[in-house]
Formats: sequence, structure tokens, C-alpha cells
Amino acid sequence: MISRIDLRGTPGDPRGLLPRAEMDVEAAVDRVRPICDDVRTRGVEALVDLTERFDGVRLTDLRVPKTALDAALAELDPDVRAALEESIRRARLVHRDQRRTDVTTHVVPGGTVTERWLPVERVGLYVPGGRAAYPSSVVMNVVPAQEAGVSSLAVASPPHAETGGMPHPTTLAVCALLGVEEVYSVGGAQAVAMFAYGAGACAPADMVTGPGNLWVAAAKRLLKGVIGIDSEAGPTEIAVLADHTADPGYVAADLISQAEHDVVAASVLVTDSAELAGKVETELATQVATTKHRERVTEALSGRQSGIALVDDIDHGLAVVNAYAAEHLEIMTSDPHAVASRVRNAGAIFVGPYAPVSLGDYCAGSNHVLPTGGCACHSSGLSVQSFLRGIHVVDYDRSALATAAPHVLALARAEDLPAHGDAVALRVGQHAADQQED
Ligand code: HSO
Ligand code: ZN
Repeated sequence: MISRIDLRGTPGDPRGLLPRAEMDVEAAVDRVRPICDDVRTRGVEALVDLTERFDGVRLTDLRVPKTALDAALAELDPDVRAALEESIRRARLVHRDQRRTDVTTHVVPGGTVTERWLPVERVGLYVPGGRAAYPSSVVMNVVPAQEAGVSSLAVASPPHAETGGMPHPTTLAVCALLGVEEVYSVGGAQAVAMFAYGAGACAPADMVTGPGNLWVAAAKRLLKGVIGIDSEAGPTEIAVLADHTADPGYVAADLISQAEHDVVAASVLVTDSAELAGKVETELATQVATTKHRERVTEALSGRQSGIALVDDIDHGLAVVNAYAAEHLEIMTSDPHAVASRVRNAGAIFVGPYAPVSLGDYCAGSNHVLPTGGCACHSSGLSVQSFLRGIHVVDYDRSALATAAPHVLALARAEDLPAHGDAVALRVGQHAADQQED
């Protein structure tokens, strides 16, 4: 079911050797433009009409009442509640440590630059409905925002006709658990537009985060600039770098775990052991046969974006996985820590046999919103940093300015922007500015 990709004896540039699924967000942008325009011009009325069109319910009030949030929490399965509480606790521990302190640099006597870290004021979080209604993702978005100090946080999630036009009850419950009280029954591109432009009771947000389908991704791409966005999330990916010491049952289970998300999910094993490759194929056949979502898993594993890549040795494997820049990278080798220390590109690294991706998905304390599609070579997963802005505070007195004056003048001349120089010379005197230059 899973194909083999033989990379042995290909010592050249490893980029592009592992195939990837493609998602055409650009094509969807034109489709969501009228939806977003409608929300911008007609506000709540447009949201009500669009919700009826796409979700099949005509709502009189888009805001979920607090009583519904509390009721959903009261009805939450106690085991799920305990798991979410522990997941939140661990995530808080990790994300609290990501907070930044302001740093002041004394550049010259009397001249300082301070980097002041301030949270984004208002964040809208999109939570998908349907199959991808993951309470764990609500935790992964809300916790870093809260730890960053975001003071206003609103959630939007599509309503379900069966639940009286409310979002998924577990989504409501986890919002209550996290202390998020502003929740809207709005989904799709129109939810992103609501956060970007504001509508009715929902004030415009500075930033929108959270996973979503193609339409949500397209709306984020379209409205980026009007509103800040997190990274564009593509289908999930797992790469496992393993040698002959790896447990084939563990490797197969982990490949299946991410394939379970989506028919276009990518599950890739990179190994220098043909023996392990064979055993993993056998394990996959056995485990897939009994896994609940075997149809989806089979389609993902047999897709061109998944495969077992054979490499010459672990060094070669490292070059291949670094070039691939997987969202999740597991290292299952005899010396996983040493190998992990040489990874340059990955959304998150899972070291050794006891750190499967699904631990990170739910309860490691790490964030599971990670760069996909190779973006790990330039981007990070969601963190406190995602919700902070570093503002430079420039504080110079007259004599400190005088030390910079000739340099400002010289660069202003070089760029033919003499008024830039004049603004400095006016303060320290043209003579002083020129003199410093000599
Ligand atoms: N593996 C997914 C996140 C997730 N898994 C949510 C389970 N629920 C993308 O990193
Ligand atoms: Zn997952």
C-alpha cells in the first residue's frame, strides 16, 4: 500500500526527493472574495445569510450565550475533561517559559534602544466544525495567546443544525474550560471576514489564528494585511528517521496516526535499513486492517505524498529529512539524541521511542500547530512569540544624537534624501554634524 522510494546512491542535492501533496489555495481566493466583501459591506446580515447558505441554519443571534458554554462543560465526559485539564496545564508550563522580557541596549552614552514586547490586543480563533473539530487545537491556540497576555480573545466555529445551531459541544466546553466567553456560531471564510472587519457585536480583531479548510485558508490569504494571520496550515505530515534498531510496530503506528487525519496527509519513513522497511510494511498491513479509519488511512498511505525512502546511511537520511522539513519528525535510531541535535529543519522533533507525535498532539506541553509543506525551514510553530510584537523604543539625548549625526548625514546624502539629514542637523547644528565627520 505504501510505495518505496529508493534514494540510495543519490548523494547530490536532496531537495525535492520526497514528494509532497499540493493544495491550491490561490484558486479558492477568487471564490471567497465575494463572501468576504459581503461581510465587509453588510456585516451581521451577511453573516446570517451566509450561515444559512453554508451551514443550513438561520440564526437570530450569532453569539453563543454563556449559559450554553457552561452547560457544555457540565456535560463534558469527565475523562475528556481531566485530559484537557492536564493538556492545558502542561501547555501552560511550556508556553509560560516562552514569555519575553524587555531588553534595553546602551548603544552610546545617552542613547538606548529598548525592545518592548507587547501582546496583540485582540485575537480571533477559528475552530473548524465537522471531522476536524479538535478541542486539543483550541488548547494549542488559546494557551499561547493567553500566556502572551492577549486581553481579548474570541472564537468562531460553524454551527451544526443538529445541535440547535451551536458549534460542536466539545468546542464549547473547552472554551469554557479555558475561560473564553466570546464565542460565535460562524464558520468558513465568513468567520475570517467577521474577525477582519468586525460585524455587529464582534469587534474587529488584530489577528486570526486556527486551522481550517481550504476556504478558511483562502480567506486568510485574501485578508492578510487587513488582519494578521498565523501560518497557512496544510495537510499534516510525519517523517520518521529510523535505523535497524527501531521498533517497526511503533514506526507503523505513528505513520498511521497522522494518516488518520486526512486522505492527503503525508506519512514518510526514511531509513537506511531495508530490513526495517520490510518489517514496517508488514506491520502497516496488520495495523491498518484493524484501525478505525482504515479507508482514509489507506488512501493517505498509498498517496504519492507518502512512502518509505531508503537511504545510504543516517547521515544521508539527515540530509533528506532536513531538505524535506517535515511538520513532525521522529528520530528512532540507536543514538536519537545525537541525531536529533543535527536536525536543522522540522516543525517539531520527537526524540526516541517514547515520544510519538500523538503525545505532542495532545499532552507533551509542546504546541501542535506547526509549519507544514516545507515551511519549517523558515517558520516556527505557534508560540507565545506568535502573539507578541517587539516595539523598538529609541531614546537618545542631544549628545548621543550628535555622535550619530555625521553618519545620518552621510547616508542621507548617499540616498539623496537630504531632508533626513536636515532633521538631525537642525537639532545638533550643521556645524557640529559636519565636525563630527572630520
Ligand atoms: N496532528 C495534528 C494536530 C492534531 N492531532 C489535533 C490530533 N488532534 C496536526 O499537527
Ligand atoms: Zn494529529
